[in-house]
Amino acid sequence: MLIPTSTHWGNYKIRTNSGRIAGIERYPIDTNPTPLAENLLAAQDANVRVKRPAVRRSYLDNPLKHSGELRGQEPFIEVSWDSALDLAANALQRVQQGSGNASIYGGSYGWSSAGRFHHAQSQIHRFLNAIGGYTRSLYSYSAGAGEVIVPHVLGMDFYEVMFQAPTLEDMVRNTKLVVCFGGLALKNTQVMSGGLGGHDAENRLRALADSGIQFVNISPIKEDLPAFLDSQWWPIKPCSDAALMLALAHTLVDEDLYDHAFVDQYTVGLDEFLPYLTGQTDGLAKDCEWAARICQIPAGHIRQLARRMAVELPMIGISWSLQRSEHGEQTYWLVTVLAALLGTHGLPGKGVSYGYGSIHNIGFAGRKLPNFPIAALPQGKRPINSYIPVARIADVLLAPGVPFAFNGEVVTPPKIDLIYWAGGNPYHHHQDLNRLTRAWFVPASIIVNEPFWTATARRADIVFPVTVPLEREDLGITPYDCHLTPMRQVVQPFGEARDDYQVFASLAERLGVKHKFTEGRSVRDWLQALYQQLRSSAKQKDVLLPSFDEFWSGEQFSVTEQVPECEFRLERFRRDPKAFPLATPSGKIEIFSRTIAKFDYLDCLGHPAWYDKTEMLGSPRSDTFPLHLISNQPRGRLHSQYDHGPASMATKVAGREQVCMHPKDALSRGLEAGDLVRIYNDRGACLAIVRTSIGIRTGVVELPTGAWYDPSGPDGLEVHGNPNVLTRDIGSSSLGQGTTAHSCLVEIERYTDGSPPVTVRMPPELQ
Ligand SMILES: Nc1nc2c(c(=O)[nH]1)N[C@H]1C(S)=C(S)[C@@H](COP(=O)(O)OP(=O)(O)OC[C@H]3O[C@@H](n4cnc5c(=O)[nH]c(N)nc54)[C@H](O)[C@@H]3O)O[C@H]1N2
Ligand SMILES: Nc1nc2c(c(=O)[nH]1)N[C@H]1C(S)=C(S)[C@@H](COP(=O)(O)OP(=O)(O)OC[C@H]3O[C@@H](n4cnc5c(=O)[nH]c(N)nc54)[C@H](O)[C@@H]3O)O[C@H]1N2
Ligand SMILES: [Mo]
Repeated sequence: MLIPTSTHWGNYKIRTNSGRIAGIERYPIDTNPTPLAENLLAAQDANVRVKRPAVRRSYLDNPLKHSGELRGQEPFIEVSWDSALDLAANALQRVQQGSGNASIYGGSYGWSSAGRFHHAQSQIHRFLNAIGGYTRSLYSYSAGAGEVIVPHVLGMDFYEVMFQAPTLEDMVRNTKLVVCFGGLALKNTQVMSGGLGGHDAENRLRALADSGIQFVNISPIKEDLPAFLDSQWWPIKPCSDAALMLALAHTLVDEDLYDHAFVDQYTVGLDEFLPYLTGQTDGLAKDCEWAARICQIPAGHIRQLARRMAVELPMIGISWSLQRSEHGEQTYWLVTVLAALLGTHGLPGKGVSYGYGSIHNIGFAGRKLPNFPIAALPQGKRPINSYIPVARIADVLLAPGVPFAFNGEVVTPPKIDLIYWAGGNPYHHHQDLNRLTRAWFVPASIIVNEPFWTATARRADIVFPVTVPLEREDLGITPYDCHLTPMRQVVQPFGEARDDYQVFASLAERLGVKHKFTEGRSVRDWLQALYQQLRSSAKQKDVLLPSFDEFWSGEQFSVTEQVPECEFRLERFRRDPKAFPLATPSGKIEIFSRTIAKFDYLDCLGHPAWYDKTEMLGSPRSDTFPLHLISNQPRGRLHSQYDHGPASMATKVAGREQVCMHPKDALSRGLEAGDLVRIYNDRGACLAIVRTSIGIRTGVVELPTGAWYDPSGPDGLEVHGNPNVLTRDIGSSSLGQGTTAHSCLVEIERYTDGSPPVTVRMPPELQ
């Protein structure tokens, strides 16, 4: 029996045997299938699934008088659904009647699972709106700084511009050179939020290689660009790209190689930027010699690349990682300015691919995405307007009422008394986990819906066990891919797990808003209603979808043939800037932004600029912590999901994460491949196993994210290899307040105190 489903890493058919998941079948169009699929085989692992509702011991004893500091230290008591729901409803009610709904933090950031209806964030937001509102979060950990800067500069939503990336077909015809900041890692193209018909990034890139296109890989890690591409590797110093981009811009201007006509017609603000670029304002020309000192790329190379770019008019790719850092806004602004100087925005196969390859359909979807709105679970009206930039959660918990700047506004965060999380793992995604732990002590109640005993679930007061997609019904449909699939139930829910929808419906009932939340609909009713809505919006665009019954009983199908090729917004703007202006104040690309200038921020001026970094090779801090740690996305899983699954475990050694370092850096520390090491700085420490590679810049080490946080070693040492005990918790700038946790400075030494076991793949203490 084969049952169709969808995941953030592809659409599949699941084979079952006696009611158990027995195999994962791919579709024939999935030509470069990802090993991540195999992780689903571990979906029902009894060691890591939450089986019954569970409550932290002292919270159960007295929810009004318990110590938040014992979170993660105390055993859980398994209780009945009714008891747990009563406890949670009472906790919510206490906050409603006390400090008010703004004291409920329901930002609940996270990727949860594919599936349109059971999307955990939509579920929790709808529920919390129904009970009077909550403090929400804005933007993402993925791209917080980019999401704020790009609309100022390009007048487009970040996600719109990303999914309008130069296509492979256009590149084959028009492009000779691709310059990739942050590489183009095939591992990242395994993922596509909301589902994916087929992985074909590798085949398509091979076609680019065959057509003779050359690549420049500007990244501390060589393996970030597939080896089969014809490429030069520029092992840049992490966090220094803005300097390199400024020098490229400086050379284009200095040697008068830039496209005057494009700049005049399509941009504003070069005149305000030039005095900074040439050094008139600060006595420092941002020339190649200046940049070479910062990014350690020879000045001659930079100058040659600028000249080559002026002739060959490259496509420039920039990975999201470049903006998950201090002043991360600048790289996205500067890359836009570079393409403006080159006059390539809106030219087929040229311009910029924002987030090229960071997920599959950025750069690999062509010109076809659904041209009709994809129905979603309505989240209801927002009764209150309280929000924080998503990555500032620990600040908000630790310093309620202390105002901070954010994109021209001043956010004064409320005191948070209750956290409710569904569909995310802050003990995966947040930076500086030791600081998060201090912040996590603060609220009176923490409620988590989770299928798995993640570090976050282990640090909750009340844990509701929820289903994974294979245990329920859903629609595998997303605005970012042309494939639609039913997600039929494959197996029975594990233990006593229920859907998030059921959990929230039961809480809504206790709080007197059941009908407002459910509208009297069953899950199947909702699926039908959402599908009908989607079907009629498709019909308005002449895209014909099968009836619900036909869809539901079938498998993945594609609307690619029915969807027209779209003209990208920047192409239209280029074709007719008067008729199709950008939604910036000037209607043009803003090299200088009067709006941002008026915010008067010292860490984000009205034009793009270089700002010194506190954590970078060569900064004073690097005397103590001389290695720059990159914590990039893992090869064997999506973030922390299914960390216990076979594809994830295959990337570990002896059950622990591997840290990759250059053999020279290993040798100078007396280390070799396979050694157990302690990676540390003044924020924390973790263990990992050394892997060596000459494909990583000296002075840089790589420890991917996603190992389940396991501080069970001596004195709370993290024993599994989770980089977020090391990363730093500051915002990108007053503008974006995005996460800066992609990289940080560390030191590494041999670990000599035995070999503390990884414990997180076993259940917590249950009573
Ligand atoms: N150091 C460092 N940190 C980073 C990054 C980095 O580059 N470096 N990258 C950041 C980025 S880009 C991101 S996007 C974040 C990702 O951070 P998250 O999105 O929080 O990470 P996930 O592991 O995907 O967490 C999803 C959780 O939802 C649970 N879940 C799945 N389906 C359901 C469901 O239906 N219902 C419920 N209730 N739960 C469900 C899963 O079990 C899992 O625990 O991490 C960020 N953190
Ligand atoms: N397999 C897999 N794929 C994923 C995910 C996953 O968890 N697993 N997560 C998905 C998500 S949510 C996101 S947001 C995207 C993230 O997409 P990205 O941000 O593009 O991915 P990362 O792997 O974090 O980083 C890519 C590379 O950037 C390089 N880099 C880091 N810092 C610098 C720098 O300062 N300068 C330069 N030039 N290069 C630098 C590093 O060498 C790193 O390997 O990935 C998505 N794809
Ligand atoms: Mo992300």
